[in-house]
Amino acid sequence: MTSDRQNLVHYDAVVVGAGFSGLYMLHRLRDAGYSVRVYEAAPDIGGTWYFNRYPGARCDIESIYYNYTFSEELLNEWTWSSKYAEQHEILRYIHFVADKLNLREDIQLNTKVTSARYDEKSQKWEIELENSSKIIAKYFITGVGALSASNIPNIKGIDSFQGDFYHTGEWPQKKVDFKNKRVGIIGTGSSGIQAIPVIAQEAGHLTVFQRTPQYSSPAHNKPLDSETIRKTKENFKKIRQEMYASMHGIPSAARTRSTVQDSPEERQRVYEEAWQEGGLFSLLYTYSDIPITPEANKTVAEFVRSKIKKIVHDPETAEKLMPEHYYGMKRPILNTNYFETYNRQNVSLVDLRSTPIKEITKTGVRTTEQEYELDILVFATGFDALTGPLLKLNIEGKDGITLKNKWANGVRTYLGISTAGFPNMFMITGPQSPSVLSNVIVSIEQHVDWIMDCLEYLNKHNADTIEANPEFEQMWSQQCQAIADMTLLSKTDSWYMGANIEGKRREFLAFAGGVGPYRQICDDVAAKSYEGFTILSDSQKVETDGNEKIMNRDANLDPQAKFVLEQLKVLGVPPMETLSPQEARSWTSNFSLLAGAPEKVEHVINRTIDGNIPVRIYIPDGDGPFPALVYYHGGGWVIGDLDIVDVPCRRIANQANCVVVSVDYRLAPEHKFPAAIEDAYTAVKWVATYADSIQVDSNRIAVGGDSAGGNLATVVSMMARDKGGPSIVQQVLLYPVTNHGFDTKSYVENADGYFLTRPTMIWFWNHYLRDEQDGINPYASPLLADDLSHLPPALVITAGFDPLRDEGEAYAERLKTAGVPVETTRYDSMIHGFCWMPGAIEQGKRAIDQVASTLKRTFETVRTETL
Ligand code: N01
Repeated sequence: MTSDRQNLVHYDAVVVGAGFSGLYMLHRLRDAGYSVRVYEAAPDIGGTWYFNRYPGARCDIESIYYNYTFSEELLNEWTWSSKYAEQHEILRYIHFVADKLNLREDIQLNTKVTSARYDEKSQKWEIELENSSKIIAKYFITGVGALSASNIPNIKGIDSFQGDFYHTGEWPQKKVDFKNKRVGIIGTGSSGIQAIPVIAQEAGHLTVFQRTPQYSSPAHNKPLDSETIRKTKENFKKIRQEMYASMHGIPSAARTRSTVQDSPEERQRVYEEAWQEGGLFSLLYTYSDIPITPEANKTVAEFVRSKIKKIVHDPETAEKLMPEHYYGMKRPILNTNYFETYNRQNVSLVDLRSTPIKEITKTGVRTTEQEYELDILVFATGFDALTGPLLKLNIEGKDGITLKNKWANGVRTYLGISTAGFPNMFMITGPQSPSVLSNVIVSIEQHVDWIMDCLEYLNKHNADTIEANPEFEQMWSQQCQAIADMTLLSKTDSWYMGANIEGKRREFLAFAGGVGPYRQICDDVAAKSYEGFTILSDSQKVETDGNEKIMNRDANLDPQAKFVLEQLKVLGVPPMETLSPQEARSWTSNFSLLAGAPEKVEHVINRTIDGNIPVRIYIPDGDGPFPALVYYHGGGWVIGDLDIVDVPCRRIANQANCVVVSVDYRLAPEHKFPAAIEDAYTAVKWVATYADSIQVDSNRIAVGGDSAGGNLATVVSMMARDKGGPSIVQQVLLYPVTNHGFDTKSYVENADGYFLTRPTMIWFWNHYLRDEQDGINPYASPLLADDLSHLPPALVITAGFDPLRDEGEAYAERLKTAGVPVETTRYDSMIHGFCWMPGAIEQGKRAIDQVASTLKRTFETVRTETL
């Protein structure tokens, strides 16, 4: 700490908030030798756990995971009493840590930060306190939590109420006496659901004003037994690693099954088991498609509704308690006797959907139906989440731009930790980080550790400032929204979406890609010399490690595609060329999640044709004969199967109203060239010959495929031309392999890092071909064919970030030159394989729809010509 001429106090860092974030930040900064001051508005430390002391307040993350993990000593010296700790026990833990680490001396309590302004000249932050004093700091770090700005809704007459009035998030220190009182509570989120059963036990009468019924499952709270405590302490290193790599910051098994894979009876059993086990995410973790598809989500939602119906005796009350939104897409809620409370005589439920509140009067709450007289009114109405606490600080960055103005048209952050225009400012668990979607202490520690590494880097490079680059924050913010859009999260009104605050912009405010992947992304940014940040020293750009070129190129990568690549990295999918073909095939099944939910097709028939070629036939609804697409999956002739293209095949069958025959041709190296093309050609001949038996019009057969399957489709088109049929009306080539060569510009640009790599492609070819000679055979490398005339019209789709991009486009050009009608589309920001990832990548779905509409047009034209 130093003082300048004007006697302003200077620190290296000012931290706002003395909750879990501020305390750990203080500890790390002080340990590293920085001068630091923490300002806390409350009369004591604890943050959320200081303020949220309403009856029933407790943690919904198991207490054994809800503590700092950085210190063995802290872990060993503290023991939780129950599975879910109560507020006062958590607050005691926070005091224990603060005392143990001797933190209090650097914390100033009862001190509200009223504004923070970045001074560009001095490159310092000026922080103003409630008593008008100013503090100067190089780094401004917020540890204000995501849920600290209470939301008191703007209800007419709210100030006229003459009884006692409380908000759960600002609960008084003294015990509130509910005995024999007429109590009303507005709000049935986590806070309301925890408070209601406890208040009901004491109150004369409790009236619950409910706007949205909620899903909630029993916490099954219990004292922790000594064996659990011993095991947890003994294995904490391993547990910690699992927490760090997990989705939500608590150890959990990966979801590998989808709801459609189990019968309704089996699903019921699985849900029952999760219900009995308890835990915030237990039901959500049962099946992988619950957060993604409405149909899957409905199965678990219905299960919880059936439970509510069973618990609540009065059918009319039970009906009012039935939630209708998607399960788990608002924050899940644990309860202790919540639904049972409605069986008490002294509790009544008012459904605000049918009888909304008109006003609050001197004596109670008046709805459109009647007035409820009350002595005490409790607001359990939540928070202006994530952005609210930051905006309350009145932060002003460069050029006089306030954070409020900057975010008026949408929140923009880079990694949820910084925002462009606000140099040297860090937000611990800021918006667009996993924060509220995780065990927040894990996320806090990760942010604090990352900030400390960053400060060390800045010191090492004598840097004065670090600031997020606008284009990177644009990309990050888009990615956060894109991930939420892959799920039902963004299709549900919740405070994650800002939907609970009148006038707040609707956007997804957190990073939903998981704690583990997020950690990896942040670590990668640091490893690449703080990619996406500008680091300056005396107004000179600090030389980093020359990653800029790669960064700029990646900025064009679609956020959803980027996310898929990151997920695969986190899953630890090994490079294909390091595996045996059998191992590589078993990895392929991991990719099916990227396809999303299969849509219903009227008939799906698995059969074997011509003695030994398995096919899957999709026949749409209606009367045939239908036109047909014979489809070949990708996978470098070595991997891949009918399942990997099941989702796109279904969509094409429905959208193009055609039969799709998906072919499981023989794979290499067991069956080398030309086995695959023989099977591919046999399949198309079979479809033409036995057209009637599968409701196909033999005059309207198309072929298509992706990657190596695209290669087969080109070759089958040539074979049909050269060997007397059958007649093919269209070839659909999705990023096809067309040449045994590895030196095009797209091979160089995309050699590594974009799903399909150059080494993998070489590995595929080596397995496929018998010898070098095969490589120049036009049935292996159709780009080398002398004559491409008289081939069917082609749709060629390529991807910008794909080694095969240029050979696909070169083939399209050669077809055009040979007089073949060709439609070409390059999906610039896409990676190889995106068409079978429609569940994860929106543009994959768009490309499949393009295929379907091209086919539909061709099939219509051919029919008209035939007529
Ligand atoms: O707040 P909420 P919360 N008229 O926003 C209703 C964490 N937390 O404090 O859904 C009538 O969830 C609103 O109705 P609707 C946890 O992350 C954790 O309960 O908007 N009603 C809703 O019912 C949690 O998610 C723990 O239609 C109005 C309720 O008020 C987050 O904090 C414990 C209304 C608000 O629910 C917030 O939970 C507690 C109006 N004008 C909280 N305005 C743990 O266990 C709002 N509502 C760790």
